[in-house]
Amino acid sequence: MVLVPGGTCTIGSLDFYPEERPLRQVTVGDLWLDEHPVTNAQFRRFVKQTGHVTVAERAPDPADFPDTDPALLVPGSQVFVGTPGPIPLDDWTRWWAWIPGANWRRPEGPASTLHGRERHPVVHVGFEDALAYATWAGTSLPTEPEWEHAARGGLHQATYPWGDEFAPRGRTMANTWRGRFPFENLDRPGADRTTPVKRFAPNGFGLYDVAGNVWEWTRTPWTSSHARAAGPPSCCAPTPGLAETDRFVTKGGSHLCAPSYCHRYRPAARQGHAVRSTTSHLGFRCCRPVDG
Ligand SMILES: [Cu+2]
Repeated sequence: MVLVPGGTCTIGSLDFYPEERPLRQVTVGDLWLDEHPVTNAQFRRFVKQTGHVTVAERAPDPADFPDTDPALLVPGSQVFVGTPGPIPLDDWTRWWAWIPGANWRRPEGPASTLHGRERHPVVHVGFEDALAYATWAGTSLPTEPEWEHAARGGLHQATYPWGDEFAPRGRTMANTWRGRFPFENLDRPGADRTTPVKRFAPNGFGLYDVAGNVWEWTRTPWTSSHARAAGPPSCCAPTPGLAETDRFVTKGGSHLCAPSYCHRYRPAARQGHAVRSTTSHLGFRCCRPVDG
């Protein structure tokens, strides 16, 4: 873990999407934070020791999906599939497929494996899986203010974790979508989805992969803007009785974020993610208060 010095920080942005407004002043304490998202190798150790079965490996509860044919309620997860050519970008169901048998061990479905991906961030994890891992590790999930303060790396209101320029001197700083979304991926096979952690330069606090690669869970319940920010979430305690429709803030953007569609590989970017809606581009990292 990396020691992130606490302080007062402005979170949010006025320059991009409405959910990032208004700017908000927050004060966060010193924090130990994983220097990179939890990897497949780390998650495998957790599963070996605890026997944890992830959300995507369990059949959804028919009570949560009363209108769905129970025969369709089998374990699975959402996998990015891309499209053969250009399409309108207003319908995300065109490039996401729900694949039976997809889970953290089989990121693209039953025929895929983690071979060669030990150091990639774990994906297809629900909020409860992230929380279970954090609890096992004696840690917690960061709040949105903690995560964003950390991702900013000490820069005040910069667009990216490394400054205001996306590619300083032409240098690639994060794993984001290169090419025309969602049909043209200019990355070579094997580097066109998640990439190993620490491939790109760290931010000012020594944190890797805070932008791009995978979205990351926080323990802050979702609100549609900072004006409606909820009070500080209670530390560490899994919210009892989480429902399928509960959403938490996710941060950081992913390898699927493209300027033409989703310019969210920025500290201020945020999305509300349903707790059990697992995907091939959502992972997490853990934190621990310094004096707690
Ligand atoms: Cu995105």
